[in-house]
Amino acid sequence: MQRKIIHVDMDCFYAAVEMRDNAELRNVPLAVGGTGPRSVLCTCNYQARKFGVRAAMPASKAMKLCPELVIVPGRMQVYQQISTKIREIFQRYTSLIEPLSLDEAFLDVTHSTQFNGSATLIAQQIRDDICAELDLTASAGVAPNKFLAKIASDENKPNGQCVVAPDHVSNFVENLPLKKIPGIGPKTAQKLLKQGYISCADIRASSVRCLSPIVGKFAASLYQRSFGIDHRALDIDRIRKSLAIETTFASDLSCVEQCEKAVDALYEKLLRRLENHQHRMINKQGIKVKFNDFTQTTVEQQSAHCDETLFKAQLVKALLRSNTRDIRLIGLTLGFSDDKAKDNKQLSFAL
Ligand code: DCP
Ligand code: MG
Repeated sequence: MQRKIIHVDMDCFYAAVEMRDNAELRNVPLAVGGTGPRSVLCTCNYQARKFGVRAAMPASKAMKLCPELVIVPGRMQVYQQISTKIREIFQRYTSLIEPLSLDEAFLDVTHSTQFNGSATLIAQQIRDDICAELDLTASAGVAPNKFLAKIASDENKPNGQCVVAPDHVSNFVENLPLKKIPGIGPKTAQKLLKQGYISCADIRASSVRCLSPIVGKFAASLYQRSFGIDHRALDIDRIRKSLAIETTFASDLSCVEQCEKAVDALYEKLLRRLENHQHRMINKQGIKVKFNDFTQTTVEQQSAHCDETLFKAQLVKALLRSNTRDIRLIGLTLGFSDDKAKDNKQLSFAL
């Protein structure tokens, strides 16, 4: 089955966050990084890029290229928090997500149902959500595989998207400069150029045997890429295995009824969060109770649903361990089974 992959990449991520949070930085060439004589830049905004300033460039060189460049230190924690929020937005549309870095991820939306399964419209909506909720812009590439989606997301940057429809793959790839292919760095591109390989069309006309002496083990993949082929599935091992929600009470709870009410409220919240994970298979549910001496206990069991009665029963079990201690926190958890298994099942149904 033809995959539908979206690659989302935030525009000048760290710099965009600094511009968002400080109006004074919005209309100046800006970089994020160290200012010391030996420090390098993490990234810079598009205004600074006009001067030739780039990520990983020494600050001293950047200042020569652009004397009015403003360099601010990074705030990793803030970027991390935003990255989490971006991933929450992704999860509204699919749970098959492969994050590549804080600002970049592959999404497999082959089985997504929103917008009648249109990956183009899903990508647009994701970018709209990011803009509306986080006041930041993202670019996206939409394609039948990972490598094309990744290249496509760069095509209309910043704040743009590019769709490579299945019947345009061959055209799109034909004139692609080789340095655009992930895995081909400047040195390899140079080596290939020396042997007369400029674009994918030149690779197509060659063979794995001829390419091996130049690019080694990458030859077979490169040959495939030159035809627009990439069979790699998303690496989703790192995806969320559970959904958890918890509350620390303003003042500790002392009776079962209060705790039951708290579970009611948490359960409602959990259901709302679960709407974004409809395609996941629940295989476990559990409760966590923290007592006022900060020790905690959990009750967990297999379950194929998000079942309120079961949470209540688990609560009673957990409270039996309280020894008259008051309750400081209650949390509810759902476990999901491995998506790879689910995906394979769906595929075998489709066959
Ligand atoms: N980054 C870094 N050091 C680098 C490259 C990047 O610290 N050598 C950080 C800063 C970037 C973030 O990672 O903001 C994302 O990297 P990208 O390569 O996606 O670059 P940007 O998002 O900054 O710019 P673009 O608009 O080209 O995606
Ligand atoms: Mg980026």
